[in-house]
Amino acid sequence: MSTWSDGDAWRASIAVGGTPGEAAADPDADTDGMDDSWEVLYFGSTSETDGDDWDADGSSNCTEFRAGTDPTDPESALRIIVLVPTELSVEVNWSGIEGKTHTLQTSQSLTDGSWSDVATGLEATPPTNSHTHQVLNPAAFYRVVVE
Ligand SMILES: [Ca+2]
Ligand SMILES: [Ca+2]
Ligand SMILES: [Ca+2]
Repeated sequence: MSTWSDGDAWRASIAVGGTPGEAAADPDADTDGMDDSWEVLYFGSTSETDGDDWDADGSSNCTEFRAGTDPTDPESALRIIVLVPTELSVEVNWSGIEGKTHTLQTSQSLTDGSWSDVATGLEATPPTNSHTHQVLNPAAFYRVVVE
């Protein structure tokens, strides 16, 4: 029978940070929806707010956090790059960020909020994602959502 002091019973384990008996540090202590370590990485502090758009690329800091884009680079944002309509389809191309999964949605109107899924679970294929939507009426709006 082995005891806690018996070295033969010890096994390697995954290193876990923190102090025994204490909860792990809150990754978002300022509760703005962005991990504090991510804020410090890009902004040097947690003083930036979620709704601000530091690099003025039209994508808020919080949206860039969720999309995996660089909030300090205006060239880095989740965007539909080009739509290629044909007679019975629309090829939608957008920026792909490593490790993210997207849903492509479409709507006939920008005012009634009725978005429907075209495709879900689309793994990002940097630098560009592409999906062809078979449609009878290529006059439609498209958007990409991070899952
Ligand atoms: Ca935060
Ligand atoms: Ca931005
Ligand atoms: Ca950006």
